[in-house]
Amino acid sequence: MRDDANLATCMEELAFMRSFVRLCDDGYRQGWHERNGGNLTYRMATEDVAFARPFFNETPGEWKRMDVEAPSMAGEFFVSTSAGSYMRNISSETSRYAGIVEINDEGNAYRVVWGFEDGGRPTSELSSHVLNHAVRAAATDGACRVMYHAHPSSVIAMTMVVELNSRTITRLLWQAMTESIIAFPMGVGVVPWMVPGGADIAKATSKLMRTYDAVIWASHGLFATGADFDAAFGLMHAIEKAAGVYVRARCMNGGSDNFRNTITDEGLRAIAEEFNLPINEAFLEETLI
Ligand code: 2HA
Ligand code: ZN
Repeated sequence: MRDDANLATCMEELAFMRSFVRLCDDGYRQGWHERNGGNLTYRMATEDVAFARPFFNETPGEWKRMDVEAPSMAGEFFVSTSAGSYMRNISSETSRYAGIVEINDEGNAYRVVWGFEDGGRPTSELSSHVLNHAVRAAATDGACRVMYHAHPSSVIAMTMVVELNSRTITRLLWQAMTESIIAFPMGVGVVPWMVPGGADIAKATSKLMRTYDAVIWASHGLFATGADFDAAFGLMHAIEKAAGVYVRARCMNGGSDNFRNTITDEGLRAIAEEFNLPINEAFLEETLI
């Protein structure tokens, strides 16, 4: 048994819960979570569930229908921020502003097994989170566990001025900063503006998640995923950093996107080769042989 599980006297002391809370704090400090903006879910590993079970409520909550179906997520347990919660409050009142839900055998309903005290419920974006988890788990052979949604300013600003398609935005981000193609070699998906919170945006996002591990919501924010909290946070951070560089460069350039220097496609290919990256070829210009 892991030490944290042996010694834990409450859910909040378990390693996965500490990492969950830390990401919420880190994201808040980055300025990505105004008000109740953003949400986070973690698909628990079997051993996490074993360590957490002693702290589950004696009686689980009622089954509640979701507006999407994700059969492959049947029986999974998710830690989730609560609907309406402020990221800045998750660390101080974790059992109130976060909780754990179990998904039923059909993958279309959940019940609360811990947390969400005082009548809370999981994130308003639960549909997107669960569908995205299903798609990313399938795309990564089960490795992906963290689904992180935030409202970083530069990404949002960028969607107000550039063409809203995955290839265009990915190329601008890749060209802005060397680290970009290393951090997201498959690129970033883009969903046009849609009403948040429901099944439609969840389906549009999860479709793109078959290819991308991060998806932008125009004039709203960004979803970043990963096998662990570092990976998801790091991806969010890298994309927002690149978008920030783009925004600044464009401001310095009098608003024009006719930049003097950007990383060329030849340069991008050379990075991919050097680091042996599974790059999205369709997002590079064809080479003339
Ligand atoms: O939690 O970010 O997209 C509030 C939101 C909804
Ligand atoms: Zn949001």
